[in-house]
Amino acid sequence: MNRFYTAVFGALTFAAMTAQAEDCHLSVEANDLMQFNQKTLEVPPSCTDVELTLSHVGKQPAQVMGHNWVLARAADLTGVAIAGQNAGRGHNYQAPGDKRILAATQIIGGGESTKVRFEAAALRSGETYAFFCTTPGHSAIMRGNLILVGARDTEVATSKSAKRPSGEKGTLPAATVAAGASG
Ligand SMILES: [Cu+2]
Repeated sequence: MNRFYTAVFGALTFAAMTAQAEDCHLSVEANDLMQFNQKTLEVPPSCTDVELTLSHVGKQPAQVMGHNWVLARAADLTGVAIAGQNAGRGHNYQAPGDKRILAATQIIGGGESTKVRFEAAALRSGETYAFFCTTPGHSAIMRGNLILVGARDTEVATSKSAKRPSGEKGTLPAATVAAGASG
């Protein structure tokens, strides 16, 4: 009897846990023409974890046309790519310990695929994230945006100049009302 309840309770607990942790799956293809097949990836706010699959649908080996998938804030794209280039292929063109990298896969060649999992909680709405390939020279073309959608009205946090539209001031010619003639 006890064993039965334990089993039921265990099953319910497991169900609750799986319901809470909603996995969201994204997939991106890379090819021999140095391209990703996606320009924008959207992560719904209900996601707890995101699992991204990178598939290289080309034929070239990794030494010739290797690709990876790296996620960072859009503002960090260039810095992460340069640091990765300096780190070299042995590090998958990712600088070891680079905290700007939010998620990343290894380098793969044609016909291969790889996955990476990351916490969606690390993403903030209103922030634009970039995904890109850090193989030298690739990020100029192989890049796209990843955003958290629908959490709330996206208010762009980094609007440099909140200028008001400086239109002409509507100074209407003062309506000249002829002073009434006195009676
Ligand atoms: Cu690439």
